[in-house]
Amino acid sequence: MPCLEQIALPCVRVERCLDCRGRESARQIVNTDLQSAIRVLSACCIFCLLSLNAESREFNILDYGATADDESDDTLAIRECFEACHEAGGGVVVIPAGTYLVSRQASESPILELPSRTLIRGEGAASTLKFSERVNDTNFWRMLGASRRDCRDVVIRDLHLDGSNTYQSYEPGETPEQNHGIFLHRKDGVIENILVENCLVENFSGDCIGLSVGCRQITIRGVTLRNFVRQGIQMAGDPESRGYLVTECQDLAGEVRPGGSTIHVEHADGVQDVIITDNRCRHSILAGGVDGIIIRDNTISGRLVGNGNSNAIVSGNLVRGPDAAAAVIQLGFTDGLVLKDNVVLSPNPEATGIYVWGSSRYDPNPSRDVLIADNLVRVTGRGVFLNGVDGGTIAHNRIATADASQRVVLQRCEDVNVQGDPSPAE
Ligand SMILES: [Ca+2]
Repeated sequence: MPCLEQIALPCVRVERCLDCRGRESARQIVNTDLQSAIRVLSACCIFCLLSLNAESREFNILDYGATADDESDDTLAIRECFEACHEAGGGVVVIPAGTYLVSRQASESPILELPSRTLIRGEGAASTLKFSERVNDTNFWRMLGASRRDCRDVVIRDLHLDGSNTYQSYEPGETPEQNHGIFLHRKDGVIENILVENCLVENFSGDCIGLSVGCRQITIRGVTLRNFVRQGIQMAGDPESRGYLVTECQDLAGEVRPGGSTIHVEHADGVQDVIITDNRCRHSILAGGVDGIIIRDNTISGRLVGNGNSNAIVSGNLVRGPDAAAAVIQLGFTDGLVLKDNVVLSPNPEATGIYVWGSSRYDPNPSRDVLIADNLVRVTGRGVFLNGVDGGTIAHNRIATADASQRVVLQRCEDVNVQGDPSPAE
């Protein structure tokens, strides 16, 4: 029931009516006669009902000519469905179970532009949008996304995106690395409040999901990735971009050997407030260039790496490094870092556990204000290695290394103190 309040003015009464979505509408009642008031209120309520109806209106891609499980291309039908939803001011786009073929028509990016205030709803992994095989002959196919107009308040849920990729590994210059599943990129505009939830996104020669400039408050939750040649989830932006949350996602074993990470933050250029939490990653997490980043409670079969973050919390992660001599956790040029409660493992005899560095010939800035506490590090090489750090505390870590003198190693550091016994975990 709409809630009403009346405002009495000398000769005019104004009825204010909050509609069902909280928006305020007002009618002036010059004649305060009770019948007129009732008529106005009735009109107001009908407006509310019509408004509600419009916003929950369903747009089924089958009604626009899409056909499941055949050879016919469904791009134009789905696009028409999306545009009808956009023209109506939003609604629910329904993608029934079945496989629908999508292909780039000219040079458009993305191929399917998301309407604002919309739920894009499939029926789970049975509802598949699949690229035509032609995708392997070209580049810059982005299946779903926003670019040409501002985009707000969208949920993409219970959908399967299949990129039809046939490349088995990343070959720079040869792999069409710009073929993405979801791509949000709006220069001089805003993409805001987008939720991608419970989707399976696989077989893309680029990234399964890519965020870029213009993005604010984007949540990726419960998404499963498989067979991506570049990144599983790639996040970029600019200093105006902020509020990315990636949680409860995972990547499955696949046939493709990825050239990137499960979760990747690159070209962030000062993106603010990124949270990566509770994900299961078969490959690395790489995250750099963020102001305000939390990487928490992930399991990672790979490395955790990043340069140029400020105000970072890395905690509670289980990181099983690859059989490589590189450091398992490696963070460079970090200004403000809490690294706590992680379990860090490596099978490689030369691997370092935790490496924090700065002051190189490429960048004179040291890492600053670093707290490394309560981690369990089990490696054969160096345990905790600080190189070019200005201001730090290493406290109460449990560190097992082959050589006790390599548990904590400091080089070119100032004002770094080691507290507690960095004793081996026996
Ligand atoms: Ca079809």
